[in-house]
Amino acid sequence: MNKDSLIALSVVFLVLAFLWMESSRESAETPLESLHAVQMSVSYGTPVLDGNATDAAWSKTEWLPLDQSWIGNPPPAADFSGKYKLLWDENNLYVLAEITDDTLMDGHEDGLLKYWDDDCLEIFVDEDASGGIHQFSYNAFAYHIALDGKVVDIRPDSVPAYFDDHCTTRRITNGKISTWEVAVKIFDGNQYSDQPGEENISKMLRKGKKMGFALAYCDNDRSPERENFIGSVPVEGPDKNRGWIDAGIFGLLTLD
Ligand SMILES: [Ca+2]
Ligand SMILES: [Ca+2]
Ligand SMILES: [Ca+2]
Ligand SMILES: [Ca+2]
Repeated sequence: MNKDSLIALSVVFLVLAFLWMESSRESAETPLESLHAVQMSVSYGTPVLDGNATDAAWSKTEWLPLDQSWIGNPPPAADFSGKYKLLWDENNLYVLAEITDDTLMDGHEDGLLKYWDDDCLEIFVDEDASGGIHQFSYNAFAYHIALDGKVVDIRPDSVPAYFDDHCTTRRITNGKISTWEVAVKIFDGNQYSDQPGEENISKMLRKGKKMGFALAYCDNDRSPERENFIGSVPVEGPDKNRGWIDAGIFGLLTLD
């Protein structure tokens, strides 16, 4: 073997060794499944955002329960009951929530003040399903959607702010039943900037993508503080109101 062949062979060997090390490192990483107790797949489809659940796309997917008490005891069905469906397309994650709530209340005129003590739908999204603390970061978002459709979460500087362009909501209320149809844009929290002049582009979604997700409803019927807080996933331990801090309690979605 001449010198050139020997060098070429050595290079091939080094590349193969590097590739083998990379593949074994990847397989040693914790799979996202082990980080999330609840897992579900989401069907593809694009509903019309009109607050009506009559879309053909919604009819192909199952209702899921919104029935885990995160604060207080389970409420009677007439006070609160809820169910939801999910869909996705390239541009959005879609949430359809059918909420029975005997009294709709928006008591705080300032939408950034104690917004969790007014009736609101809360959508939790962790784009990379990393889990972990997100209270004062964009590791995950906790979108509080008020009855007027305004969207609030806490910024990294710990100040609540509007994120209205992240969620488009159309709601129709008939008597005690409200149908919320929401298009949620998905942002990469690791890249997200709230500095003036910075633009954030939402991610294009693809089949197979995994995201952390949970849904909740803050129910108040004219009390000083919310009376019920009902989530979509069970939370271990005595303090179940952890979704706004810890993305580890979210479920894991796989886009199908
Ligand atoms: Ca619709
Ligand atoms: Ca109620
Ligand atoms: Ca994350
Ligand atoms: Ca209420």
